[in-house]
Amino acid sequence: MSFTWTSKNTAQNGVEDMVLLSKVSEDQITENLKKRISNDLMFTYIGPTLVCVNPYKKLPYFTEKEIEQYAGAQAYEHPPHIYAVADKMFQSMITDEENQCVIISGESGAGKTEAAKLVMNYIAAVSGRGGSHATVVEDVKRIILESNPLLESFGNAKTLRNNNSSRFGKYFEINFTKGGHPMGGKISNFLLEKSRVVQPGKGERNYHVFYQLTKGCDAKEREAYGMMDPNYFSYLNLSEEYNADGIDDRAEFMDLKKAMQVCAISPQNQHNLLSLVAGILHLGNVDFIEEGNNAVIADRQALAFPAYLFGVAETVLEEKLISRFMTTGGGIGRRGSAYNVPLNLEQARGTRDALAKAVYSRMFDWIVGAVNGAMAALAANLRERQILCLGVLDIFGFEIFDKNGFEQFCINYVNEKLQQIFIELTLKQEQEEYAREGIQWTPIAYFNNKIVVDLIESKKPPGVMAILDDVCFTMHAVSEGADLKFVSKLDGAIHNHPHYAGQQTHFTISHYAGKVRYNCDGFTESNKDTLYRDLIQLMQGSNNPFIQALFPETFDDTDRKRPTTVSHKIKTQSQELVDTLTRCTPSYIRCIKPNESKRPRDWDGPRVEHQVRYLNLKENINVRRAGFCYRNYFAKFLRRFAILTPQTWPQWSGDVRQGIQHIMNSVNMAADEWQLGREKVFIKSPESLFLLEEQRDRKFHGYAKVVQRAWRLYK
Ligand code: AD9
Ligand code: MG
Repeated sequence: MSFTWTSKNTAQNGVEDMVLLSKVSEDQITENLKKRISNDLMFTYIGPTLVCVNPYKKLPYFTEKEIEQYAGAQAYEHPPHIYAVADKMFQSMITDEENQCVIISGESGAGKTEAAKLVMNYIAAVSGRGGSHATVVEDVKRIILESNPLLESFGNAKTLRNNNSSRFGKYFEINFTKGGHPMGGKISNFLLEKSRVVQPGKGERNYHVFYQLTKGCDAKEREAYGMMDPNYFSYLNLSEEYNADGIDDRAEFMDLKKAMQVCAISPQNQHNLLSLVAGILHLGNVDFIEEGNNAVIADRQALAFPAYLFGVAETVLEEKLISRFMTTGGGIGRRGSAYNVPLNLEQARGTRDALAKAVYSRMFDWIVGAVNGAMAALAANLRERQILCLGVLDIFGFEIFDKNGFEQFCINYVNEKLQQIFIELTLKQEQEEYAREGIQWTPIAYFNNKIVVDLIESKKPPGVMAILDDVCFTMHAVSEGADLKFVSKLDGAIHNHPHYAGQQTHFTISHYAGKVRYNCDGFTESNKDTLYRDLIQLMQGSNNPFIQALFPETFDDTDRKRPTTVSHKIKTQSQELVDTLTRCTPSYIRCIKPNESKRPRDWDGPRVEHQVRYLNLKENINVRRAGFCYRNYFAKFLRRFAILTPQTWPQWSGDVRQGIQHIMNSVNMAADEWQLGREKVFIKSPESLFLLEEQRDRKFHGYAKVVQRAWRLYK
């Protein structure tokens, strides 16, 4: 196949930077993206923002050749590419000594995780070449790359939207020495979707690792873990889906083992992890029948494997699954009485599932901790301190299903927060700065989703999360009425909010990316996320120290603090994330999903246009078109470019504005290319800035490095 991806035929291929569209409308943007992807061009710019359309097929321009081509290259020298964005981040980090982050957004299946991996691959390929710490640097890079298959095995699953859907959020910070050698990193993970472990939806799958283990283990492992085919296990056969297109579970089991090894997880701990994965599957096969009102184990033989794999006695496991230890009547100076309360069928199943979810999520956190520990250990070998940092954010995308629960609510809330950052930094602050500086400017209207963020997280007046927490605290036991009470309280408090509508057992939020109807079923229980003390003590009594360590809690009966809820935790984590991101220089990658069929070449125009709209691409182009690529304080500008004219060099002591005028005159800068604000000078196009930089470099260094330096600095 002859593939000319560098072709510049605009009529056929569309424009490479949509700032150059002849007419800016959602229609035209969609059309341009369509033209490009029909020619296998998945990347398009809006100034520095990269728009990626998911090609749903392997494209040929991700080889060593492209890595070399983009490394240190000028922007616009080559067609738009994610490597260009990654390169710019890397170069700016080193040259400006500023921490960088890339915020990758888009709905579920749009290609965020693949984009994140491309950025990480590129950075690993171009950074730390040579140097004195070659071995450590190579080890760090290997961990950075191999953490992906490891975390995907445990944290990704097939959903109706995406065969490899991330069910957790991840922020990966790579640390560098001043010279750009990777020396470690840190993963922050948040909100793993726990309910999937015990209840994957119809047509979806549980986490990949379960299929990898059931299909991929050898005879010895089959025996050790009591492995059977996936359909033997309740937690897998509930959804009747055992395969995922494009995923080879057996091969990925091998990849998982290699990844665990690279991430310095010892053979013993690899075995511990797989034992727990198997233990969870076997636990799911323990079922109950009802005798009188009480649950009893349906088939006591089913207890053998989970008890063995968790390192606990069968009788203790049985007792903890069918009864709960309760205390009553305690208080100051009095001892309460304690007794075991038998559970009914539903409660026993709930207890079993709660145990499975807790073991899984704690294991997941342990894995993240292990990867971080391995990177920290390598960094400790280096004498240099961490100086710079480059972060890659890849979270779960916005989701709308037929049935949306608490987890969709949290996922969509985090997406709202990220949209806020984009709006704040690219639309709002930019325009506010023009207004503040008195720059001539026609304001551009856009939808600010702050109103939706407030609806969800506001304390006063109470938003959805505050009301949910309140119901969770006031209604103690997980009672059937709690979820309904929650919706009725929502209705009472926020019924007239323009982005809210309540319907008895449901409520709808009009998110920035679309309306989502949430089923209130399970909201209060998921938000409380209590793990009964019995289960914690059960696992603390394991004969396996690895398992004991996953349950480190101590109990204090005098503690009357409100327990932390999931919504409180996600709110705090999201805010911390926003704070971290806003301390870095951000780059944006906006991913677009071209269809629901997951097939290449299938283009659903209205669906794409909807994403173009809610991702604010039109507003982004308009702000960019009317905007200025460069701004800086008068004094700083003057200091940098004073060398250009004899009037200002070596010292200018006159009026600062006049000095700037001299500099602009010296390069014959067109009048409509720049403006002076109150404190800052603004330059419109990159070419004009380039002109200044070029002249400056000529003066300082002669011709040699002119082009590269200017672009590395500012583009
Ligand atoms: V979710 O919010 O985690 O559910 P993502 O992360 O946005 O979602 P992902 O990166 O997992 O989506 O992409 C979904 C699928 O699209 C992948 O499994 C690939 O089959 C396909 N894809 C995405 N990007 C590319 C690409 N650059 N080249 C080829 C791609 N296929
Ligand atoms: Mg993903």
